Parts: sequence; C-alpha cells; structure tokens
Amino acid sequence: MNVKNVNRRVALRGIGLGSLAGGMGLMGFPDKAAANNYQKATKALPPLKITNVKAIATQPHGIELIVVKVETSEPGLYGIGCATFRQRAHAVVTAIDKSLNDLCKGRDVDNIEDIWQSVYQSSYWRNGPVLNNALSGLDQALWDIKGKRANMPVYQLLGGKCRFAVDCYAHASGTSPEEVADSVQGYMDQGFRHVRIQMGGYGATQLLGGYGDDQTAVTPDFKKAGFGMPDDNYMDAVVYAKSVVDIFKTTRERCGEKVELLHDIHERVQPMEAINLIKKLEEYRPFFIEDPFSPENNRYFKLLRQHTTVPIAMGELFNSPHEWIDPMKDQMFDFIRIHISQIGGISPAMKVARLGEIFNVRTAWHGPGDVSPVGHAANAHIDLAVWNFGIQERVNFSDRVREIFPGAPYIENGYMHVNEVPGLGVDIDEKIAAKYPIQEVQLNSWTHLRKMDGTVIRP
Ligand code: GCO
Ligand code: MG
Repeated sequence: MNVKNVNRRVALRGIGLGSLAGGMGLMGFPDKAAANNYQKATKALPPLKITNVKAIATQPHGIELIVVKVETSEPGLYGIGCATFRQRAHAVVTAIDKSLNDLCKGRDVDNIEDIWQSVYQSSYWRNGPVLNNALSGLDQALWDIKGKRANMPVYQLLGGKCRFAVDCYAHASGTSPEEVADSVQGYMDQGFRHVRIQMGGYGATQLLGGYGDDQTAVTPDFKKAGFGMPDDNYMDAVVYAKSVVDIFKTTRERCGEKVELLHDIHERVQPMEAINLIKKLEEYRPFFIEDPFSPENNRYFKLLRQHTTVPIAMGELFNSPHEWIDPMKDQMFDFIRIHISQIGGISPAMKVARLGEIFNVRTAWHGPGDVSPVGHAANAHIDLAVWNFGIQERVNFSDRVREIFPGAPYIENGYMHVNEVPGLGVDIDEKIAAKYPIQEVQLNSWTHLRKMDGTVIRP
C-alpha cells in the first residue's frame, strides 16, 4: 500500500468533514481551511507546466507512425500520445512541431479539456484530419501524464473497469474463399471469437479477373490507354461483391456458427451495390458490416436501414463528434468505428462513446496497422471503462515495434490487456525509433484505386 496515498486519502477524508462543516457555515465562507487541507493533501502534485511538445515519427515497417511527446517542468515526467495519419505524416509532424509546441508551452498540464478546447479553436478552421491528429497526440499525452501523477492507469480516471479485458477481432484474408476460411480457423484456434474476413486488398490480384480465373489476364483499359499513374490499382466491383458472399458462405460452412464474422466494404462500391451485397449476407449473420458508404453518401443509410437489419459499423473517416448526432439519434449505425487520433484523442472519443450509450450504439474503435501502439493503448483504456463497448480491432505488434514501444498492449486468447501501470502504460524508445525514419516521399498507392475506365474510386 502506498503510504503517500493513504496519507492523501486520510487528508481528503478530513477535507470532506472540513468542507461539510464549512458547507454548513460552521467555519465561515469561503472555506479556506478545507482549501488549505486540499493543497496540503495534494502536495505531491506541484503545479506542472508544459515545457515542450514534439513529434516522434518512425517507420519500423511499411507504415509511418507518429507520436506526440509532451515534456513538463517536472524532470522525467512526460506523456506520449498517438497522432498517426500515415497518408499525410509530414503534415502532422509539422503541425505538431510548428504549431502545437508554440501553443502549449507554459500551459498547466493538468487542464486537459481547457488545453484541448484552446488548441482546437486556435486554428479557427478546424475539424480536419491533420490538425485533429496533432491534437489527439497532445490529448493522449496529457491523459498519460495525468495518470502518472494520479498513480493510476488512465482507465481508472475514466471510471474504472467495466470488463476484465478487451475482446478483439483479428483480420483473416486469402486468395480464395477456402484460404480465408482456413485463416479464420487459425484465429479461432488462437482463441479469437471475432474475425474480419476479406479476400485480400480491394484491388488485389485475385479480385481482378475473378479468383480461380486467369488472374494475370486482366490489364484494365485505363492502363492500356496510359491513363493515371503507374502504381494505380484496378478494382472490379462485381467480382469483389461476389467474393464477399463466397467467403461468408465458405467460412460459415467450414467454421460453423460460433465465430462472429465481420467485413469492411470500405466505401469501395456504389451505395446500391453495397445495399444489395449486405442483403445477400443476411443468411450468414455478419457481426457487422463496416463502412458500406463513404461519408459523402451518408444519406443512403436511411434506405439501407429500410432493407436490412445487418448491424452496421461506420465512422473511421469522421472528423468530429458532431458528425455522430444524426446517425445516432436516427439509429443509423450500430458500432462507432472512430479512428481516435482522427477526431482529436481520448477527450472527444469519450464524448462520442457516452453519446453512444444513450442511443445504444457500441464502440468498435479503429485499430489497424496505422495506429501506433500508444494509440492502441488509448483505444483499450476507453474500451475497459465504457459500458457500451462493442469490439476492438487489433494488430499483432512485431518484436521491432515492441522494442520501440515498450509496454504496448498484448493479446491473450483474443483479449487485449493494457500494461497495468500509471498512465497509458506505453513508452517510446526514441533512439530505436530514430533508426527507422519516415520516408521523405510518401507514396501510398493503397488509396489509388480506379475503375476499368480510370475513374477514381473513393477509398
Ligand atoms: C480498417 C481500416 C483500415 C484502413 C487503413 C487506412 O477497418 O482497419 O479500413 O484498413 O483502411 O487504416 O489507412
Ligand atoms: Mg475500415
């Protein structure tokens, strides 16, 4: 038992009596005695100022990871947070180093919401992915520091645990429905109860000419015409939609009913194609279908809800809690798919999570490879603390990533566990991170997808 904490608790109890007496007017107003007791009881928490805010960008594998480090006036006390927006990594690094640092130096590190609101509104034009990601890294780092000062894991500051650990889903893939089903079985053997199934990427070779056919035969017309850029990919929406029905059918036949199956349409097909596809999947009981439409086509959700009751997850492209008001009050979504660094960190994510509880919408935070381990930890601390948790996407961190991010969450039997120490529980080894600098030129063809005639497809 930490003696300092016991003393603090005793002192705080004294304050309770003191303020009760004060509140009853026995000690006069303002209740200076109680206030003094508070100062005494929290003497271990001297006023703390932000002294430096910086970006740490590292690319241990193919993905640019961005972290904000907030240093304080207490030597050795700092916090870290995730600001990973891999498609515009350099822009986020600049926003952190050139704006956040100037905006935050000298501020009281304890006042997270005031700092969040001040920084969010200081750019006037707001609610964009670059500045929100920078703000998220700051916000998460401030929660990390507050947990360290309170000597508690962040989930305690959010209300404590609603569950013993965080149920996660794994990503199964393959070049044929049979391979996908085998991959699902492999994850079930590892203890996962939920598995997302995809037949490779959305422009994957096996989907070009139709899996099983001659997959190399397809050279899209736009490439023959020399249209677009060399690394642009082609996607055939009809072959893709058929593949989704086939992987659900084959997986259900081979893995049974117990496993929960998810799929991410990822806005890649026309809204009507997505609605028709989801209707065909009903008999296979998807746990959820993700991102059936791009945010620009949110109006189609009304029609989708009239045609099918398959649960829907949406929102990794949303930038602000305000985008959730109508879809929640109109019961358009079943799961909140927020990329937490995209909307500005733990503080706004908690606001959406609490709103979700009121409308019975559960969380399913975005947790792919382009979220850093400290971002995954932020996901998990919220997951532990909110009642309306749904499911958590997870990635398998490599040894190299774990070397850079000691204390990264770990998975056991399909459940994610956080490092049970004060704060978010993850650190960053800057020396090792510096061994893997992010690339100067950021080519990410993953979002460069076209139709046969060369029309760009929204990713
Ligand atoms: C998911 C996401 C990812 C994103 C990727 C974007 O559900 O995990 O859709 O696959 O597409 O994070 O960079
Ligand atoms: Mg997605």
